[in-house]
This record gives sequence, structure tokens and C-alpha cells, in this order.
Amino acid sequence: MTYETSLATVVAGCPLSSCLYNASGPLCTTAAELDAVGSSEAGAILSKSATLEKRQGNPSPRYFETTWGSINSMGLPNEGYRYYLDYAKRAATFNKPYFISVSGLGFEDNVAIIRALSGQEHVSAIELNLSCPNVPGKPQTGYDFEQSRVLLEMIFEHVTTPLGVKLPPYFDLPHFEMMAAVLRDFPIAFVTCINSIGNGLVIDTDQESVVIKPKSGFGGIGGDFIKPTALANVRKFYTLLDKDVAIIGCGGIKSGMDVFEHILCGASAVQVGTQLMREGVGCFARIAAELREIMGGKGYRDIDSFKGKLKTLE
Ligand code: RRO
Repeated sequence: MTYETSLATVVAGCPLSSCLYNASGPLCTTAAELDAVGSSEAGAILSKSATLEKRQGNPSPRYFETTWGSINSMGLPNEGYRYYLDYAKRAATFNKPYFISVSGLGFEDNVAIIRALSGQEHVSAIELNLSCPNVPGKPQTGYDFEQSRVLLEMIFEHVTTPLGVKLPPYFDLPHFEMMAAVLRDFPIAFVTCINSIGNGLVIDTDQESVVIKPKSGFGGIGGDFIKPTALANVRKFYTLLDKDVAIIGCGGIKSGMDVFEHILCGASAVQVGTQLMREGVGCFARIAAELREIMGGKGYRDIDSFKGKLKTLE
């Protein structure tokens, strides 16, 4: 008897037929882009982070690809949350979960958006972005533990739809503990680790210049270099939070082996960002095939067989 290798998983109580889907940001702003994710092998559809009103974002050039990844300072260009709510009915035709990312410009905006989204049909879950690095004058909430608590208290008064948070990368061990202590006090459905590493700088040495226009060239770093940081954040939150909180890995995923590593660290699902921008939605089928091959070779039939089972050295 032969068995299919399954990439199925569960996020926020929703079954996904594949543990791979898009990160909020690349190719998920317009209905046409969301349709493309829906028609692909992605296990879910996640929207671009939504604000109360439509935004143009920062001036271009605002995204730049390098051999090792990307830098961006998009500045939250999006169609406004009503657009992503309206899209929910169409998203349902793809028979996979539809998640809306929310990144209000202030706490009151976040509450207003989440109140409007909460309980709406076909919105499977909300990903609250605590970590946008690119809106001038707006600090990343996830780096302020007390403010994160205040915001979550405000949000959980109103939300009935499952809600998870997208965190910035942490680098200091006490910071993982401090954020975990906040998250433990709320019925968080999932935690996405990590957003881009904020405020890096990429330089064009021929031009002796920065490569993106906003914020004097400073922007969020994605791609290969951020994978070790992403894995560390996935691992830490997997070990610090209850096992019913799904950890979603994001950072440096471009191959099946990258996904395998994230799952070993404890990820229940993974999101693809920089590589999705580079390759388009075909990346989901390619990476899934690579992951199945790796799992087959190791005798794993499903992701629970190795999820979180990273070994440490004696
Ligand atoms: O739009 C952006 O500039 C942006 C956002 Br909201 C985010 O969460 N992460 C990122 O790298 N860019």
C-alpha cells in the first residue's frame, strides 16, 4: 500500500490542504493578485495589510531585489479594508481559507477595522500586523511590549473572528520572553514570525547610492539573510507559547528544504514573501513538490511527524 505525502495543516481552526501560502505584502494587494494566489497551489489567501482608507504608499522606487533577497519601503499601499472585506465572497470560490491582514495607522483605526471585519462571513481569520517598519513616524508596535498589550486589550474586546499577530524579529532572549508573556494573556490563534528585518540599507556601489527612495534608502530586509533570524523566532515562540497557538514561519523561504527547517523549528505553516515576488505564484507548487520529495525521502507522511522536533546537541 502506498501513502500520499500530505502537506495539510490547520491554522486558526481552518484546514489548509497545503502548509504554504503568501506573506502579506507581495502580490496580494489587488483582486487580480489575490485571484492568482487563490488559483495557485497556495493553501490559503492572505491580503496585503489593510488600513482604514486606501493608501498610495511611499514614493518609488520602493522595492529592490538583490541576489540574496530584497529591501522594501512600500509604506502600506493598499485598497483600504472595505475592499478586502468585499473580496471575501470571491475568495470563498477558491475553497481555501482567506485571511485579512490589518495594519491600522493608530490603535483606534485597528479597533475600527477589526470590529468591521469581525464575524464576517468568509473571513477565516485576521492577521494583525504589529510590525510594519516603513511608515515614517509610526514605530513598530511589536517592539513596545506594554503598547502591544494595550492594543491587544482593545482588540480582544471586539473580536469574534480568530486573530493572530505578525511580529517583528526579536534578537535578544529577554525580548522573546517579554512578548510571549503579553501574548499568553490573550486567546491568540496564531503568531507569524517574522516581518522583514526593519531599516536595513542596500547600496549600489557603481552609483554610490541607496537603491530605494523613501526614508533615505532605509527599508525592510527579506530573503536569504533573514532565514536564521526567522527560524530562531519560530523556535522561540513555539517553545514559549501553548501548543494550540499555531506558529507561522516567514522569512527566507525559497525551497522545500527551507520549509522543512521552519517546520522542524515548530511552524504549522509558512508564508513566502521575497521568493513570491521573484517567481510568481508558481513558487507554491514548486516548493510543495520539493518538500514532498524531502519528506518522502525521510519517511514522513505528514508535517506533524516532524513539526517542532528539532534536536539540540548534548
Ligand atoms: O508596506 C510596507 O512597507 C511593509 C509592511 Br505594511 C510590512 O509589514 N512589512 C514590510 O516589510 N513592508
